[in-house]
Amino acid sequence: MRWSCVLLLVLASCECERIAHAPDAPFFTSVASHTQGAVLRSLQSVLEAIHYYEGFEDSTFSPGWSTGNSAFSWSRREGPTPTFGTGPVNAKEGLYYMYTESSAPRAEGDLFDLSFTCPLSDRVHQVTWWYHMRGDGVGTLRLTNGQDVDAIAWNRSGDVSSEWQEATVELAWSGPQVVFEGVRGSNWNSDISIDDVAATRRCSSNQDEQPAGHSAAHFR
Ligand SMILES: [Ca+2]
Ligand SMILES: [Ca+2]
Repeated sequence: MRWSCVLLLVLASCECERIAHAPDAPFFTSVASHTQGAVLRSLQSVLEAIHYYEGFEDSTFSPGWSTGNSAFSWSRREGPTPTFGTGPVNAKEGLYYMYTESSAPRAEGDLFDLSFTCPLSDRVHQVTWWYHMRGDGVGTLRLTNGQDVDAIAWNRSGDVSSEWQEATVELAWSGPQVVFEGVRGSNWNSDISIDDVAATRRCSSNQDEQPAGHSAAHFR
């Protein structure tokens, strides 16, 4: 989807340039210029709406995703997590999901990181994902930019539900990265899971420069 759109943009642009520069064609030059602008505007709107989806179904991450960069790694899992009483029964989407294994040797306050960096210097505009937080010792799940401690776009703590929950957040910061941070709670009954993540890109050439800060979060 992404590369096909990029290819369309390049081909459309090249075609319009070819028509506009054909010899002895002033009428076509005007038409081509108008068409070129319309085509480029349409394709730009398409490109701005592109989403990066990750459901963790493959054993290797999609480009841009990584875990354990500066903290403990999230684990990929199929079915229930190993400890009874915490974690989901199944993935939200497909078979696999990611979770924070909270049993020993993990201790209260331990941090797990799972990050996505938008390719080609683009920036993430909005993120939608499903999360699961069940257990009397559950700590905190938050979405940050991985750099500024004040840039927490979303966070939730404690025992939420035995069902998967959906969250959507529109980011206020201007960075290319988002990080899912899981903080281990008071005991081992505290696995935190995520699945089915959609990150919407914002073109690097068409974005509002805004300082890092809090974002608007929408719960669904
Ligand atoms: Ca999945
Ligand atoms: Ca466990």
